Amino acid sequence: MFDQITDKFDSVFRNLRGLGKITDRNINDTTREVRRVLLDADVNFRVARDFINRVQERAQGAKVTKSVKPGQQFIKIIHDEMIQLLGGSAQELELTQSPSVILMAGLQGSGKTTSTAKLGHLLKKQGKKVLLVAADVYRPAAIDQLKKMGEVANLPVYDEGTGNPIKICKNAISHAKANNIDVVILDTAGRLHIDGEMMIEIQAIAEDSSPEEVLFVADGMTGQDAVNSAKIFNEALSLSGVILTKMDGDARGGAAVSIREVTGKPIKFIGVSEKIDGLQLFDPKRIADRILGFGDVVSLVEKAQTLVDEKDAEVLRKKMMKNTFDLEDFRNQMHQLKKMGSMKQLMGMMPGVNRKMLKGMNLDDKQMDWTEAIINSMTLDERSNPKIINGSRRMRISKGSGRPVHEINALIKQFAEMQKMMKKFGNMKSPKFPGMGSFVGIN
Ligand SMILES: Nc1nc2c(ncn2[C@@H]2O[C@H](COP(=O)(O)OP(=O)(O)O)[C@@H](O)[C@H]2O)c(=O)[nH]1
Ligand SMILES: [Mg+2]
Repeated sequence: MFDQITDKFDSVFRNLRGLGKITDRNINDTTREVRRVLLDADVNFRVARDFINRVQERAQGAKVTKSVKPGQQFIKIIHDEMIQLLGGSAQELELTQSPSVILMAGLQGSGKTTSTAKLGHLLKKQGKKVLLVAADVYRPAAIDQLKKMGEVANLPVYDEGTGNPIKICKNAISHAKANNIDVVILDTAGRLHIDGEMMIEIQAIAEDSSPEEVLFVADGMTGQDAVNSAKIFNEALSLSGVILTKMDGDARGGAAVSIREVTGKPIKFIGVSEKIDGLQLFDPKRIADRILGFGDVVSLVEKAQTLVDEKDAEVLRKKMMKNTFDLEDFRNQMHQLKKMGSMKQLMGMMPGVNRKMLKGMNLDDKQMDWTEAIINSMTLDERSNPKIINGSRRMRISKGSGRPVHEINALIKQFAEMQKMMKKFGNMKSPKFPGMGSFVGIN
């Protein structure tokens, strides 16, 4: 997610960091570069233009204030404005009625059915009694799909087979009332393209079922198309928010950056996998950090917490921060790390990690098994102090693990790099961004 845009911001910021003074010239140079990065990421051109204007204006204001680190002040301006652009702060669902109704709208294939089940799963975890409603009656497969996903999430699914979707929704809500259901999620039909009939149907459902939340589900991979259809739906339906799906793919990020500004409606969730737990609350600050390459320590730690027990996650975090994470810990965490995703993914979430270097690093998942075998063949001393691993030790480890010596060399080298990065990370006062020291805490 956001890899390309992050790489590009990385190089813009590299030029900015050493800046001795903010001048008209470097304001122009930087904003021109930022504009190009945004347009390359498929950000709506008006959104990019207005963003640049705001950054320019603030940078002009910053010209006169004396700053210890002008380059970083400039970076902070871009960071602040990016958070604002993405919506400022996370917008939770507002569910107060009993039952609360959530209406899912969007084009076919955007991820409505999948997101209906994911959202149900999320709300169930928060202790709500949830009912999913199969109101996409035009394709029998759609009803089956929702039923299957409901089974995975262990959630009831209301369906009447094919019928009148407006009536089905009404009946489902009565059923929910009679059964003390807290939240009803209506999975509606989409079309391949926006058409009048679909709009009339979904407007009728909205009118009849008085939803507290009307969520537009948009396919993040489609970039500006997603933004345009969000705009059209918003005019027809008065959305309360957007779910941007498929952000685990190679979406360039343009939709995520543009939707809020174009529609005025917040992105509330993003879909990050096809699985039932692949829905995350959209937090503008965290996403801005990701986009701008400041790392996402919060996601990393949260990811650890959902899979590893909390104490272990805390130990892991402390070790990473204090740079006392050795090969032995590395091996011990390996099983858990494997559960969390690929090493590259994990490293990519760490602030200050150079993405280009990451690409060159050999952190494949099958490599993890080999790595484990290699570490298993080391003595405890070697694990805590890999520097002592000389030629003959390497030979012994190679024999013991059945891996060639060059792999052992590579592991030691990679681990040294990783320790260096962790050290950088650990030295930061706040898990934000190396060199942003003077701005830490000023938000
Ligand atoms: N990778 C990925 N796939 C998704 C995500 N959300 C939905 N999908 C997939 O997109 C396809 C269409 O989703 P579906 O929920 O049927 O869309 P609908 O037609 O709007 O109901 C399915 O294959 C889903 O598994 C996501 O966040 N990530
Ligand atoms: Mg569907």
